[in-house]
Amino acid sequence: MRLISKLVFVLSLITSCGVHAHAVVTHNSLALKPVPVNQASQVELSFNSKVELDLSEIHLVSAGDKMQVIEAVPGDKPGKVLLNLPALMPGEYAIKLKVFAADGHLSEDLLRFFVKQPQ
Ligand SMILES: [Cu+2]
Repeated sequence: MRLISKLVFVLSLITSCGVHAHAVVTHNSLALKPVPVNQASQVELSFNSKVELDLSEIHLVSAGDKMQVIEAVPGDKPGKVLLNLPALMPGEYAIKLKVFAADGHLSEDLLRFFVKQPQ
């Protein structure tokens, strides 16, 4: 019985589509460095893997589900990506990521953030 459950566990690891192969956001600058009001800014993302930016789609989602493509440039390390945000009015936004890892695995993510007038 124990051998079988071990075998099942190993098989599930093999067939679970290589968790390590996906490009997952491990860090983003939104929490530490809030997006300023009415001023172009840059958001820093770190992935656990190298990202194929040419194949990836990164959109800014604003009120009313309006989507606009945002420019993404490689950072100073593999897996680091800088997003160039336009000047934004106060409100709720999200960054929608459709990202290809270097090995071709696709992952999607949604990072919500607020733009707030400084208190
Ligand atoms: Cu996969």
